[in-house]
Amino acid sequence: MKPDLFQAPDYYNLDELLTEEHKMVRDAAREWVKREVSPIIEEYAQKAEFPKQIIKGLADIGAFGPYIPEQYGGAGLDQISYGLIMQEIERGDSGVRSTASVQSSLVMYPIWKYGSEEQRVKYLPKLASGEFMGCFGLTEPDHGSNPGGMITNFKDKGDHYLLNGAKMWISNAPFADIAVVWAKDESGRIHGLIVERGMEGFTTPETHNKWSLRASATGELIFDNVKVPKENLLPNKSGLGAPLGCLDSARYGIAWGAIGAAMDCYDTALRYSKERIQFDKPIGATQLQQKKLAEMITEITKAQLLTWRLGVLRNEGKATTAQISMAKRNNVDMALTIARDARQMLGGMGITGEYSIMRHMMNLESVVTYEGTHDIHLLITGMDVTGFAAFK
Ligand code: TGC
Ligand code: FAD
Repeated sequence: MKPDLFQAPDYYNLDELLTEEHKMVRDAAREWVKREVSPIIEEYAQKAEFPKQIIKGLADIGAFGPYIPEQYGGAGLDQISYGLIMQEIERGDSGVRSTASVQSSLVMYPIWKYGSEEQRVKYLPKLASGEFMGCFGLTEPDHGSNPGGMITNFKDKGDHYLLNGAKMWISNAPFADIAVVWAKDESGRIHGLIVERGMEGFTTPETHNKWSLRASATGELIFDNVKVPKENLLPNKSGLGAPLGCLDSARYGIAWGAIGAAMDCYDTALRYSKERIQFDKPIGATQLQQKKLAEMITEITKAQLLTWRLGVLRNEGKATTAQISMAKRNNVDMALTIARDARQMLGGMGITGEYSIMRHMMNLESVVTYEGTHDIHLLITGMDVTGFAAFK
């Protein structure tokens, strides 16, 4: 793979909207990605393996629980710093950002927000340091966009719960030490349970043959009469709103992350357009290629503004689910379009692992589907502006 020469586009001087702390956090993550992710990620994606050796580095740059209070091992940062870390990691690879998103927003967040103090103290510091890795089990084979229909369930057996069911498409599952699993009680109410690797009847088979997110490990969670201690139930929130609340946090991080992937594709295509000579001139001197680049930088700049504003609203505790949906949907679609155009700008070279673009493009096909599909987010916006839910 080519050396990482990334230079971040900032067409509207948005750095002026960031604090010194934001820039410091972002620059540390950027430098770490250049040093530890870029040189190895193509090889790991090609062999469809998550590079476990980067876990410690992810923890060191604050990627595990950036906004979790320091008393629980988190970095105690604000929402814009969290977003900037996700942007930089996804600039390297969406699969690596997935691992960080799941750990932070889908495992640490529910334990922090819905867990008991004992659960926070027991799990959060180990998750922040990467000593424990976690996964989040919501999606089932027959319930993806409609998680409320889930059939995974648990029964009260007096001194423990008995958990049965299966989850599918679970990031980090093959190596996770713990899983935050969403299941229905006997009355049909959804609760979160912390299931630990090693509990009898709990297995995590890996999902193979993915053409996307190849450097991220994906698997199933199978529960065959798993005895879960009662103290592992998250006591402070139940109902579908509990897992959906975690998704708000993860989707927000993805909105930033997608900008990172888009910036990398744009920057690569811009550099290539100045170097690649056809018909005796750089392809960047042709109107058709300039149109692509001009549209890319316009869309990246719009996404940067949208997402920065969303970060301010998140910091003020005012961002709505629908506002987050709009940013996740817009930015991932923007990044996918840019990846496809950038891929074409590199001609045949664009399909090789010499450049990051094709990997970003394939990764983004998962990002546009997980955490709520492109169409589901459109329906969330539609519901918000009309008051009518068109899902059912
Ligand atoms: P609906 O009736 O609208 O809502 C049920 C209850 O939940 C409340 N609620 C929320 N609460 C907190 N935060 C949110 N974001 C919330 N959204 C809804 C709602 O108020 C209601 O509460 P109550 O008290 O009235 O019961 O639910 P619905 O069944 O009609 O479904 C709505 C829909 C389709 C929008 C939702 O289910 C949805 O978002 N579907 C998409 C599923 C999804 O995103 N799955 C993601 C799985 S995790 C994943 O993909 C990880 S990938 C990670 C990685 O690798 O990065
Ligand atoms: P479906 O829900 O079957 O949707 C199929 C199509 O129908 C989509 O285009 C959808 O938009 C459309 N559709 C569905 N309902 C409607 C409707 N009402 N109106 C119009 N169109 C509709 N899940 C987890 O719980 N944890 C994870 O860690 C996790 N990681 C993932 C990692 C990867 C690589 C992938 C690919 C997925 C992951 N997921 C995870 C699952 C992901 O969240 C689901 O794939 C996603 O929510 C969509 O569900 P589905 O695949 O079952 O598609």
